[in-house]
Amino acid sequence: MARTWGAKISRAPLHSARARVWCAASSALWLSHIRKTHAMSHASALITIMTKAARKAARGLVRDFGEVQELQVSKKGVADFVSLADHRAEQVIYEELSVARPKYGFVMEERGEIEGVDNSNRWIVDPLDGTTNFLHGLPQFAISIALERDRQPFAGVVYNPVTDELFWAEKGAGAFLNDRRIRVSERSDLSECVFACGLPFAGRPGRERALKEAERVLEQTAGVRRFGSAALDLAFVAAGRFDAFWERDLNIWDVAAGALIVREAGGMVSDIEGGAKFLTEGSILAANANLHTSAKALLSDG
Ligand code: 2AM
Ligand code: CA
Repeated sequence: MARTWGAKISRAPLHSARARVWCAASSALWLSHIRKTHAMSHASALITIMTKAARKAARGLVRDFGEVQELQVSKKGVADFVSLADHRAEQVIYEELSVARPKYGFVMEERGEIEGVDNSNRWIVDPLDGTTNFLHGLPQFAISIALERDRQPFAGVVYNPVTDELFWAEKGAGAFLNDRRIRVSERSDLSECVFACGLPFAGRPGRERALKEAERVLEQTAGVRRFGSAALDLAFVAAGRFDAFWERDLNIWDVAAGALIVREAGGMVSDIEGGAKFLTEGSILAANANLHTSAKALLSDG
């Protein structure tokens, strides 16, 4: 939980029962962290490079996430602080990936596009997906790194450093959560399915259409969730936690890694109209293969 994350809890007196329980729990967590860190036996050299960059940037983000709590109390410059955290994380990822693959290009949320000598490979990076959650102390945010090869997603990593969940996939090799293979759900009956979505906010266009879509989905399904990180929403579809996810007006860095992870987990990804332009046109629909056609019909049934 955000409220117990970071500095505050480490100040608990060591002799208290609460501190002893916490120490035991944190040792167990740390051991499981070490196991996860060293147990990704299926990972290729490429995934190892991406994971290393994500984990390195994550250390700063977790520290900054703890600090957000303090800043909220004093109400001083939280948004600026988060923007700085975002930029710092992007810099770490940029440096790590540039050293590992000096010729590859980049598309990054903050810096934009950087052309590489090798024009068939480029990294697509969102250093902090779920910025609003981060700002509010909600532990649902992620680092998203994809490698695009010949304009197609080839490898992807989505990492939530608070839960230490690392979702990853490489084309043709399946999808994983830490060291465990993941698959999309098998549900096809709409009344049993949970959909995730993103909704426009603060005067952004398309609210009426999005609410109509949400209303239709709410009417026929087991529920709709709006968690605020497209990269994690996609990863959750891949892991079978959500049966489907849709959102409009996204950028390539929000979805490139997550979309590959869904496909490698056996799911289907398209734009909301069913076409292939989800990386460039901004709308996305990801679902398990049994559900994709009826999800598309439900959304376009306006
Ligand atoms: P972000 O947190 O990196 O900005 C939430 O609906 C999803 O929309 C998140 O993945 C979020 O990514 C993305 N998004 C895209 N543009 C956004 C914006 N201007 N403000 C907030 N979220 C945005
Ligand atoms: Ca994003």
